[in-house]
Parts: sequence; structure tokens; C-alpha cells
Amino acid sequence: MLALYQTGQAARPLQWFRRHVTLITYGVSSDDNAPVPPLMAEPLERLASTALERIREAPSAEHLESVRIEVLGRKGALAQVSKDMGKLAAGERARVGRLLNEAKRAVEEAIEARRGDFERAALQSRLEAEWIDLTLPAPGPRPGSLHPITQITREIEELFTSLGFAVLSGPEVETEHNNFDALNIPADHPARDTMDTFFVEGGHLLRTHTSPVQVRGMLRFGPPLRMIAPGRVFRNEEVDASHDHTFHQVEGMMVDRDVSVAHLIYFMKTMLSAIFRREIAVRLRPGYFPFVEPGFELDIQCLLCGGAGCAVCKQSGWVEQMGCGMVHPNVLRSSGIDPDVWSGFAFGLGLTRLAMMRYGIDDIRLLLGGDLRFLRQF
Ligand code: 2NL
Repeated sequence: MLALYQTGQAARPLQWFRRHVTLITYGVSSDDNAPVPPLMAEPLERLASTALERIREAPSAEHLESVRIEVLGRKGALAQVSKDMGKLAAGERARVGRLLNEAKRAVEEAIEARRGDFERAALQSRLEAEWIDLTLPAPGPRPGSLHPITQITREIEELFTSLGFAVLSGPEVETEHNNFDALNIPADHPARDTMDTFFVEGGHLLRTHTSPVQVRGMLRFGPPLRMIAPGRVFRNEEVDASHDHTFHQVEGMMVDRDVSVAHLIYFMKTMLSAIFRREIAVRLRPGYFPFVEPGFELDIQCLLCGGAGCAVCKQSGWVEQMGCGMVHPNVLRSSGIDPDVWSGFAFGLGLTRLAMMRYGIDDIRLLLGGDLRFLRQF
């Protein structure tokens, strides 16, 4: 690469030097007589003034940096001049050296100044975008919400406590006796197949319903007795959108002298009207549960069509809601209550199904899945 090309004379005035010393900083011409391209012919001063102009007009800090590298960098234009100075005569070299230093300082200062412009502009735009009003009151902790099943459970608890019922709870790991035998479901009873569950070492099992809590209630308090037992129960289920291995129910019972189906109907209507927040019509059909006699399937009049018939009630006007009945004498006896003196009604209501109906949840697995995006909606 050709660089400084020297006109020969040593002691020319500076002005002359500025006009005539030609810097060839880029490229090589194969033909020495060919006109030198304008960029290659840039005198040092023009190199500097072009650089200063590019610095002034640099649109961004990144662009400015690329100008800096081109001009001041190790392989930049000024470095090239500096390298080519070796070919000058000693006197010329000193003058060119001075010029070079001046140019370098001017360019460096201009770059610093322009960089300062960009930094101030960047700070200004951050200050405009990121300000906060410190006089505003703090937002405080984000409020949480109760799980939909907890909400329904609490409503039902409130209603029943207002009607003189106790709210009881009991262990989720139960004895086979409390979960089955005491409920008129002996070892060889076919109902055991429909309530397959998880057994743990030592013969205990995960309760399949909250009935064992009622057994404990009867043993502990005796009659007369009004109680409900909401809670988590377990079944060995093939899990899909409508079956989970873990779900919630509430059972309840009232044992007193002369309790009849009339009492049962009154309390069920009252409970369901509170849950659905309107007057609910109910219908009883015979239904089988080993722990009651007689046992009933309780239907409510369809809330969508009011009983006229629609897709939800399959044109029948009624929707199956829960099971209930009069406590079986064997069950009373097992828990130390004389069925000749006392009678009672009992019921079981699926809270999981109720929550799904109320909130339009179409997959049971969402309820216990723990996904906050789901839970935050309640
Ligand atoms: C259903 C049906 C029912 C009961 C639960 C009960 C408990 C005792 C004695 C007598 Cl200790 N009965 N519970 C009675 C009838 C039906 O549940 O389909 N539940 C979701």
C-alpha cells in the first residue's frame, strides 16, 4: 500500500503542506500514472475534517463507534498515516507528526463530545419513560382468593351451622371398619368394588367418602345429633376429564326422635336453594346406598329450562343431584345408637361436581391441578 507521497521539498510552509501532501490511505493503484481516486488523495486535514463531519452527523452511539474505529482504530486512517510517516524526511516527519497529533486530539475530543450527547439523550429518554410518582399510595399485597371448592364448602358450613348442625372433620387415612363395616358394607359386599381405594400398610385406607367422620361423630356425641362432614375423599379411578382420584364431598346427618323423610326433604330443599340462590324443586326416586334404608336419588328441577325439557336435563325436566336416605338401622346400631328409639336422615353431596356446575369448569383435573392461572379466576 502506498501512503504519504512526498513531493520532495523539505522546508515548505505549513499551508503548502496542507494543500499538497497527499495521503493515500486506502487501496493500491497498479498504475502509478493513473489519477489518484479522491478518497485516496485526501490530505490529512481533509481526513480530519471529514471525520469531524461524520462524527457530528453520526445518528447513533453505535455508528459513532464505527467511525471511531475507522479513524482512530489500530488499523484506522490515522494509524495508517502514522505508519507512512516513516517514509518522510525528518523535518517533514516532525511537522506531519504535529499535524497528526492535532488531528487525533480534535477527532478524539469530537467523539467524546458526541458520545456525551448520546449518553445525555439516552438518560433523558429513560427519565421520561421510567419515572414513578412517589407520592402515590403503595399498591399493597395482591389479594389472593379462596379455592372454588373452599368457597362452596364455607357457604354450606355457614348454612348448616345456622340450622344447628356441627361441622366435623376426621382423618383422611381411615380404618376399614369406619369406612366400610360400620356403614353396613361388610368385606364381601359388592359396594366395595364400586369404592375401590388406596390401602396403606397396616390395613388402613384412604377414605372413599366422609361417612367415617359421621361414624366418629355418632360414637363421640351420640344422639340427638346434627352434623355435617365436608372433606377430601379418594377413589382408585381411571383419571379423565370427569373422574379424579381425589375429590370433595359433604355428607350430613340428623339423628333424633321421630326423624322422617319429611325432615330430609325440608333440609335438602333448604340446602339446595341456598346453594343455587333460588327456590329449588326436588324429586326423590328410589336409590340404593348400603348405609340407608330407604335410599333415594334426589333430582332438582332443571335450572336451565325450569322443567320444560332441554339438552342439559335430556328433555326430562330433572337433573340428578345427590344421594340421601334414612340411616340404616345397622349403621345406627354399629355406632351405639338404638334404632328403636332414634332415627335419622343422611345425605351425600359432591362438592367437586357442584363447583364444576357453578363455575362452568369442564375438566375435573383443573380443580386440584394447582395452576395459578386457573385459580386466580375465582
Ligand atoms: C352420594 C350419596 C350418600 C350417605 C351418603 C350416610 C352416612 C352415614 C350413614 C348413612 Cl354415617 N348415610 N351418607 C347417605 C346417602 C347417600 O351419598 O351420591 N354422595 C355423593
